[in-house]
Amino acid sequence: MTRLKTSDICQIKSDLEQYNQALLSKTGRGLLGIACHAHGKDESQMQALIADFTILVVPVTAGEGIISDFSETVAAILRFLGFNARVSEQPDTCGVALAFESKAAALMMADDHRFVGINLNNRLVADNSQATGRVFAAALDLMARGIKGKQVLVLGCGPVGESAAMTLLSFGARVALCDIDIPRARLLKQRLLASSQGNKAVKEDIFIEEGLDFSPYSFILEATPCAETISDKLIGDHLFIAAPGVPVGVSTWGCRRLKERFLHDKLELGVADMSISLLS
Ligand code: PYL
Repeated sequence: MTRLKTSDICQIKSDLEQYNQALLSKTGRGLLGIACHAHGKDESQMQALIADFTILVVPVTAGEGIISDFSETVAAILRFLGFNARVSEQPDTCGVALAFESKAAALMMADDHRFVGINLNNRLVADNSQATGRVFAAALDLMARGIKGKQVLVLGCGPVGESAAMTLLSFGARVALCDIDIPRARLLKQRLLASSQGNKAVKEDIFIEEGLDFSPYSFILEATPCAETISDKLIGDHLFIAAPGVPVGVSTWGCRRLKERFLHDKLELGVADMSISLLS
């Protein structure tokens, strides 16, 4: 997992309204709407639950330590969605204890290995990697005006790619799994088949893409920790890309050329999906 830098996230708080408008334009739904779509939840029902749901964001000093703006940005995204969210004054153990003592409904915290939300009443754990793959797949379904029956190339078979592939299959897409480590792609196919309980349709909907010619694909979900995995020569009017990978797998020119058919962010959609998981 790529560790974010303050420079990656310092603009998010001030750009939330503008980003929400961009999501509406690209997918027909805003940040909350896309997260609800990922969970098959009704947006107005979720809004009714959100206002009374308090979330404490706890900075974590372990490992490489605190990323300036990280906790504040997470809390700002949650407040934008309507949650009663704030950052605890103290990190680590003190912050976790405060979450329970102040009767928060949930906490969110991240070390160098995992970023999680924890519902303090029902013990549910929302994992950022799983959330990010799920919500970007849901956003691609909306951007494509329905991904059912279409083939999607999933680049990167790590936790984000796995969650995205599972979600795409649940939306009726056919997925081509691609990873620089081909055995990793094969293992993911086996896990997806096992989790589908041998559903025959699913077996025919999962492929391994071993080549590097991505030109036949019109829908790509880029979930690698590498920059510019998708070359500019592939970018055309036919292509839709949802890119949760950090750093982004498309060049600056490619992002501009794709315009309404390109989605990437570093925290917003993943945090929104996590928050809906915690409400459920
Ligand atoms: C959650 C992000 C998404 C991509 N990479 C992940 C990352 O940067 N993880 C490290 C987060 C460290 C946060 C630090 C703090 O400020 O509390 N412990």
